[in-house]
Amino acid sequence: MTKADFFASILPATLNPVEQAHAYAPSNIALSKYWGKRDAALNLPCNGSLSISLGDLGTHTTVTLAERDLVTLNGEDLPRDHEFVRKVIAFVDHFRREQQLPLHIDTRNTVPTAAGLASSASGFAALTLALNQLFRLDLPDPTLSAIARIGSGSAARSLWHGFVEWQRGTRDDGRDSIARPIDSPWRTVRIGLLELNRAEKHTSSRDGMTHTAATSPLFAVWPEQAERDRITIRRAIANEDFHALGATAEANALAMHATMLAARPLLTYFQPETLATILNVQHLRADGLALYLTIDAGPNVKLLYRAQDEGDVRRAFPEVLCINPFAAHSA
Ligand code: 2P0
Repeated sequence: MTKADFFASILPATLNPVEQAHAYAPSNIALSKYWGKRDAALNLPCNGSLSISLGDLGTHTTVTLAERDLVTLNGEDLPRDHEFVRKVIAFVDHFRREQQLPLHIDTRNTVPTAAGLASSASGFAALTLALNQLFRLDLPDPTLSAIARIGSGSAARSLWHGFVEWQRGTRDDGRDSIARPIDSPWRTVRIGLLELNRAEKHTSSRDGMTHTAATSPLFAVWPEQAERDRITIRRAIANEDFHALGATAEANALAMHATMLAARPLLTYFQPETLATILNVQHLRADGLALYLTIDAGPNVKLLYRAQDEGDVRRAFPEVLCINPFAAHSA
């Protein structure tokens, strides 16, 4: 199915907007990862994934009817040929189709730039929620998740706080490849962001996934392993079993990076500091600290630990940015 067909199947013939709408969506970190697409147009994944959202770290988006299209990012009006503008306008055009509805899209990220986090997940999730309000669509959550996914796969998971699970789905139109929140009272898991290297990302996630799926012999075993890991992590959340959650999330991330290392030619987002930190976490764990890690499509490491161990984590990593994903949300 094409994106145009998908949007035609869910939108009214004519949009009937209000003047302005605002939405917030949190960033998220996958505990079991999305890596590989079974449909590149709709961002349908080869396997499901499970994430934890980052509370107040995310994206605020305000959309307002305007004289002409304008995209503002963190207070700066961007030129039309800016890559971010092209992506945002292409996404909005899926809604507007032939209708003349110029918009001012004002986006503000609360994720510190220094955190080394991508903002596409929270950005497309917030934009989806804001457009749903602006155009008075009143779409149900599963449809909103499917729309956000078309902007960026991981955005499907950024519509909720807490633990969120994205189902692979089997349908060609992706209607069943949607995320939903996991109901859990568990509140003690924490994330520590370690910014190790600020180098520009050399390969986009999209290109990295395509190359890995096409050339890595290890990719053959990845989707099934990732599905098993997701189920193990879901069970660990139900049992509030931090060691099972941490160990599985870490192994899952390293397996994902192993599929990339085995690609031909190799792909790696690791820098020397990344591997040094992996070994450091291993040592700290051998010394008794309940500490695990996960790594996305970049060189930086995200630590997983419990609230009770935050003092030890800060002592071991003085530069760490500690996040409580379950803090009361102002957004
Ligand atoms: C994830 N990542 O599950 C995985 C782990 C990166 C590594 O989702 O091509 O920006 O827009 O669907 O969502 C980053 O990929 O990729 C990602 P597209 P996206 O969080």
